[in-house]
Parts: sequence; C-alpha cells; structure tokens
Amino acid sequence: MSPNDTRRPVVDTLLAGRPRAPRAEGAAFAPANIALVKYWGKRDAALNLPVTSSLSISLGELGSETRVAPAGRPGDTVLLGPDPAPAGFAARVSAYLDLVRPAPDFGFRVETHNRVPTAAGFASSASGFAALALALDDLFGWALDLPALSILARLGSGSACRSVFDGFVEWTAGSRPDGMDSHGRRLDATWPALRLALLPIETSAKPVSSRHGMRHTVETSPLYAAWPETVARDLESARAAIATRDFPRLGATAEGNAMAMHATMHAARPPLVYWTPATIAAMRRAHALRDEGRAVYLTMDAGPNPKLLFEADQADAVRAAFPNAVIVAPFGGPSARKPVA
Ligand code: 2P0
Repeated sequence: MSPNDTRRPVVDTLLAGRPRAPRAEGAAFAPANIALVKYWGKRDAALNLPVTSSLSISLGELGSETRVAPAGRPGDTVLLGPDPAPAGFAARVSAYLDLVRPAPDFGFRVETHNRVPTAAGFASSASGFAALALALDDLFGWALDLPALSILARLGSGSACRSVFDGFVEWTAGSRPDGMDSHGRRLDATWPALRLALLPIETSAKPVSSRHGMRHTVETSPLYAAWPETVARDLESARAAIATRDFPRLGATAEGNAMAMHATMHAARPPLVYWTPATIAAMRRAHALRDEGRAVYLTMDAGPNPKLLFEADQADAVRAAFPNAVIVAPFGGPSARKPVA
C-alpha cells in the first residue's frame, strides 16, 4: 500500500462537497516555524501523525510564497525560485498533488519563492507545504477552515500543519487513527519583544533528512522511551511561560527540550549527530552570554544550525557575539515587514 492510499480517504473527507474543478490560479504565503517543544517521532508515517504534541513560533514574514495553476498539459512543473526544484522535492510535491489532481492527465504548475535568507541555511519544508495547501485551497475555491487546512498541510510534511498559523502554535497530537484531531491551533498570545536569531553555520544540504532521522531514532534509540514524558512536561512549562511572559522559563524549556531531542538521536544505533564543531562553538558562545547574565537561549532542529531565543533588549549583544545572525521579530515591531539584517 502506498502512503497516498492511506492519505486519500482523509483528503476525500476534508473535501467532501467542495469544488473539484480548478480556477485560473491560486496563491498563498505561509511562514516558516521553529518548534520550542519539538515534534520528533511518528505514530503513523503515511499521515505524518506525531507521537507527541508540539509547540512552535511562526517566523512572521519569513516563509514561502506559492502560486499554483493548471499547467495545461500532463505532468507537473515545480519551480523553486526561478529554477526547477530538485528532483526529490519535485517528486514529493507531485505525490502530494496526486491527492487533489482532477484527472490523471491534469498537470499543475507550482512556483515557490522562499522568503528565507538562503545564507542562513534555512529552507523550510514546513512553510513550503503549508503555502501549497493554502494555494490549492485558493485555486479550487474550497474555503476550508483552519483545522482542515492544517490537516491538509500535515499530509505534505508534519511540521507544515503549524505553518498555517502565525504566532505561537500548538499542534495537538490527537488520538484518532485518521488524524482528524491532529492539527495546529494558534495560541491566544502575543509577545512583541520576542526575537529569534538564525545562525548560518552550515548551509549545505544535511546528510540525513529529519524524516529519516526521526524514524531511525524511534526504532533504535534506548532514550526515545523517555521522550514523550519530557515533551508533556515541557509543553506545560512552555504554555505557562507564554501565559505569564516568563522569558527565562520559556527559553530554558525550549533549550532543554532541543537538547533532550538531540540526546535521543545521539543514543540511536548507529548514532545520529547533526552537530559540527561550529555548532558547539555557537552553543558555547550562547552559554557565555548567559554566564554574563543575559537571557539568551538556543534551540536546534535536525541540523547543525542553532537558533537563538531572546528579547529585544539583548539584540545588540547577540549581534555583537554573532555578526552573521539573521534576527527575526515574530510578532512584528520595527522589523515587521522584513527580517532585521
Ligand atoms: C520540529 N522537526 O518540531 C522538528 C524538530 C525537526 C526537528 O518537524 O516527515 O520535516 O515531513 O513530517 O516536519 C522536521 O520534520 O518531517 C521537524 P515530516 P518534518 O520542527
């Protein structure tokens, strides 16, 4: 059975009674997101259903802008910026488009522009699949509600279900086998002083995809058994920190959660280590800022590039310690229209 055999009934349920004929074009933007409490491990690989819930912050203006239109001939054209997308990514997009293709000989033209500084080594499948799901909703005129759009995005990439929303987002794991209760939801909170910094350390493609890395960890790491409990505690702590604007608590929770996730990978057999010497040097530099009494924390995904978390009053110190940092204000502020250089 192919993954699409499992996905198709879910899509049919979501689209019941909705138009199946495309209009001339659909377009949408979706932000990238950084998880503060991570998604690491699936209970269903075809539907991207997670073992645990997770909590993220969307990156405002940084993300993917996608246009989708009928190609007018069979076969899909998938462009990333002005160029054809890499074959693996294009194949993943085409498999996703198969779920909504009006006829086997119907081709789509998909154009995606990532508004993410390429120098930051930060390309996001989350914003890409979220923008594609939203653009398809626009193309077909489905007018799906946000939970349905989040589920549709999840079928492309798990973390994409969080990129349908701005601000703080919680992805509830849910328990249904069809995943209809597994989607993102925006938390009712803003934090204008919150800042993230993307640290461009390593910009080449990572050797092991997150998709493969999480499967390998779940299957072989003796530390994975402790992960769901860690996430449950960290989610409570992150929610409380957001509700009370307790930045040191939020930062420490996010950093601890990311380190615990990497610990599960380091214990996998064979071990999975995304860190490079430059990653560790950046971690030490962040810790040195903390030793000076500055509330600067870090998080890391399945790659070598840490992301820093801090508040606006630490931006100058972060810039001084990390001259290449790309600083983002997720809730706007002076940099609402574009990332602070
Ligand atoms: C996250 N990551 O919560 C975690 C932390 C990476 C580390 O979500 O297989 O690209 O498409 O569901 O969403 C990256 O995993 O994986 C990810 P799929 P995805 O942000």
